[in-house]
Amino acid sequence: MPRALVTGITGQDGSYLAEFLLDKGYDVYGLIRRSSVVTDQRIRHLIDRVELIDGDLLDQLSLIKAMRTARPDEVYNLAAQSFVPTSWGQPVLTGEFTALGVTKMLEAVRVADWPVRFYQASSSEMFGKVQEVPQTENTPFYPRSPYGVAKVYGHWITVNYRESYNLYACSGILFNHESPRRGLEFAPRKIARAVARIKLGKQMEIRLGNLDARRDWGFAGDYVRAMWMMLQQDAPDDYVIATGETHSVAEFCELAFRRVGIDNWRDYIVIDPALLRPAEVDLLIGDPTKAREKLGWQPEVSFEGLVNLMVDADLAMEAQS
Ligand code: NAP
Ligand code: G4F
Repeated sequence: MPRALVTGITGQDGSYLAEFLLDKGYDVYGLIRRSSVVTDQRIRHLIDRVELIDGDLLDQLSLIKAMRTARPDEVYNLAAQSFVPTSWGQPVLTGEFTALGVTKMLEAVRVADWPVRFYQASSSEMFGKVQEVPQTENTPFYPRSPYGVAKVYGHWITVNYRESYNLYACSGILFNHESPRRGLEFAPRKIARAVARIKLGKQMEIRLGNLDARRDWGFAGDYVRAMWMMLQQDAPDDYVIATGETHSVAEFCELAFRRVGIDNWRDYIVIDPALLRPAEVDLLIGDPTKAREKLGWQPEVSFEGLVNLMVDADLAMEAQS
């Protein structure tokens, strides 16, 4: 059976990827960092089928030990400090996790004495103040947050290890992807949950920042399939993974409220200046042509389908609690 090591297995993408790999017949190992509270909610349904290994991106030796325990054929490096606003509050920590953590994981892969394929979770945040519309693998980066800057480092160190050491290392430049498992602080989940709670009379309003920002939003389940596809090719390469559509935060709100039968959605929104960012990424829209042509990858969930499935899931969850 093929073996995979997933860092960030307790996160949104880690949970979908673990499910996907188990279905493909992989032995799945997940890196998990010590916490005083339980962090395995997203993978609890898989807990008997995955092997969890203690380790932290900050601790080089723990990553080498994780590699020796799992002896993976494929490593998916998903762990990061992934929330953009936190990266202004904790820029050094974000750099340690999201930038240097990649080098630590790559070093652990480099010293392995068996062949390993490596996936790095790069981000459309690297395009930031976009230099081209739509964004492709060749669009120059112009990050707008300490998180985006850290991801640019992670991207280039992955390319560098591929070229320096002939590693099979791929960087997936993934645009925003969401699901009912998304962290509550990210805009789409915050909106979906608040709409569900408003519908059920549990909340009166949603406090949001910039409603005009536009993102290329897809479904996380579709995006983890692309990660795996990248590592099945003859040669390593970098790919943009996106839907090719862009929508504003306001459009997300409108569709989410419409799903529960509320048309006067603006009456429920309070703009909170504290939620505006020091530097915003105004527009993201990816061109997934290379992924479609070389990997045969296409998203299966539409924007409206995504909004509906997130609102429906939060309605069901909120109705029970
Ligand atoms: P997420 O839900 O925030 O998950 C992040 C994961 O990283 C969690 O499992 C977290 O563990 C782990 N982690 C954080 N710091 C760590 C450390 N020092 N050592 C070990 N593990 C650590 O993120 P996601 O949405 O699944 O995204 C996965 C990856 O894709 C991230 O690298 C993100 O930056 C990148 N990305 C995401 C998107 C998107 O739209 N979702 C788009 C492009 C790129 P805990 O559970 O212990 O916190
Ligand atoms: O949902 P967001 O916090 O996601 P953001 O900043 O685009 O980052 C996500 O996608 C990246 C890929 O492009 C990943 F690399 C990253 O790890 C993360 O997964 O914010 C989306 C937009 C922003 O323009 C923000 O200003 O929504 C706007 N927004 C408006 N009100 C808000 C809010 N964002 C949040 N989080 N909370 C608000 O109340």
